Amino acid sequence: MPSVHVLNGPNLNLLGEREPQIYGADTLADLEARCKEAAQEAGVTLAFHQTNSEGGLVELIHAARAEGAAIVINAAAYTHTSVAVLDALRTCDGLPIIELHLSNPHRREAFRHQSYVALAADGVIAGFGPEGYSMAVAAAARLSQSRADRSQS
Ligand code: CA2
Repeated sequence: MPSVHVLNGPNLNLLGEREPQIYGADTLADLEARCKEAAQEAGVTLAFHQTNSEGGLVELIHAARAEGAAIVINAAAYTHTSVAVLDALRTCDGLPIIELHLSNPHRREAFRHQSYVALAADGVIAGFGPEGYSMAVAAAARLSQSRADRSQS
């Protein structure tokens, strides 16, 4: 069964506590529950992680790579700053990579308009709030399936 790893970066463990007008009212546990449901519907297995450290995010990308899993990544602030995260994603040759954000960074401050993650991503889902998590898992599952089909034909 294909596998999808949903990776969350710094401060997302505090979701639901502050700034609900930007990030929605869901907690990280609520987002995990949405992802589990979407994974079940799509017939994929799910891993869901959060870390506050840049190195931690790199390690989580390596773990997804080792498993051959599709990656959904909300790298939070590291989206806009981390060459280390970009380099790690670039080692995941051929694995589906979806960049995910709760808010739409392009409607926000200029420093959020740059994304290192986008340079390695197959697609970006942003601005749909908590629902974006279900959308991203479904998109990652479809990409995994179509790549598996292509490699068999
Ligand atoms: O919209 C997103 O999902 C972001 O990745 C969230 C990041 C931000 O730096 C990106 O530009 C866009 C910030 C996550 C901060 O998480 C919080 C959680 C609770 C309360 C306040 C912030």
